[in-house]
Amino acid sequence: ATLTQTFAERAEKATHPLTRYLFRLMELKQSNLCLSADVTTARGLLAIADKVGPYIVVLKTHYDLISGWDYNPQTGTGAKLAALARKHGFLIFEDRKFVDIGKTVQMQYTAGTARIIDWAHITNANIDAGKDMVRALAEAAAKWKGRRHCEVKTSVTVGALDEDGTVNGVSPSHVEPLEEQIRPVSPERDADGRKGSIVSITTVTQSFEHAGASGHADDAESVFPGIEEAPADRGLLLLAQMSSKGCLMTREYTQACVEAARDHRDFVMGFVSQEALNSADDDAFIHMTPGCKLPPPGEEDKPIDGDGLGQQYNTPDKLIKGAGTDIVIVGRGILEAADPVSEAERYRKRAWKAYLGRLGK
Ligand code: 5IU
Repeated sequence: ATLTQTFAERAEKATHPLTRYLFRLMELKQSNLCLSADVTTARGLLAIADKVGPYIVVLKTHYDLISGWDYNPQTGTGAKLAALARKHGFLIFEDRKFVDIGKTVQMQYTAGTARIIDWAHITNANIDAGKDMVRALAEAAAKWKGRRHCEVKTSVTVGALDEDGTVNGVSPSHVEPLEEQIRPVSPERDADGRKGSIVSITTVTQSFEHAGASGHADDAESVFPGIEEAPADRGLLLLAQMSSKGCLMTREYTQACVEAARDHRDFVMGFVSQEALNSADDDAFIHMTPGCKLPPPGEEDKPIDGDGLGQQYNTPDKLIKGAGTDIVIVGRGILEAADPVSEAERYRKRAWKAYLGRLGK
């Protein structure tokens, strides 16, 4: 039934704020195209994201194949991508394919050098390790969202207090993230190791800007005026099926993904799959599908070969209209074209036409 619904109708039914936002974005940009930005350098990634941004609704990354990734949370590659996402109106999807025990995936999602949760609106997981890890990632996302709204920066000034209460030798105040403040505050040592007492605690209630949440506004003039800001939420796609030859994911595994998605509607946006998995009318999950390629312009009847390394390709028509998925993910089809920008526009048009065809329009 969802196959004959418009993306606008699906936007109304979706329970996840980011899914609602994404469906609206798709209608607005008339795009159901995701670029898989598998380039080798951070500079190249930002350049292609800026150029192709107007034609896509999702930018898929593999941060770990990018050289020169700048991990600075405020000014690094993640923050710059987030600014481009705001400028052009697309969501960032880090194709991280988490698979491990709950505690480990929480750490991989939120910590480490990349801090994926800070800049990627969407990530994905393989649930082979059991569906509790979906709950673990959901909890991490909920905590992230909570922190974003109540983060408080406190500036603690350390110095020696005279008996009459005057302050002596005040150290430069320092500002630390909330977590690090939870330690004994008095007696204190200042930055140079001098002992003293806390003489002033200035609590600045300033909402902490996660780099990925809004990015920097300066260059964020949108090409599409109607685009709202993405909600400050995080979403997960479950890796339900893969495009590669000999994929070992069984029907039972795929069905377990559907069940896990229904159990976590507030966090799971949908699936990376090769076909539609929404069976009941009330499912508004979104499907993104890699393994998509068009024959070169003018050679429309030519069959599309795989890449010789297990990748298998289908056309947007086959995936969107035939198999009922919603967004096609295209990497080399666009990246290796002589003109990636006009090729992105060609894929956008074809994928959108396939969607309209599915609606019978
Ligand atoms: N990707 C797949 N198939 C899958 C999943 C992910 O190809 O089932 I899940 C990724 C791998 C690559 C991109 O980053 O999607 C496809 O790139 P090409 O369009 O260049 O084949």
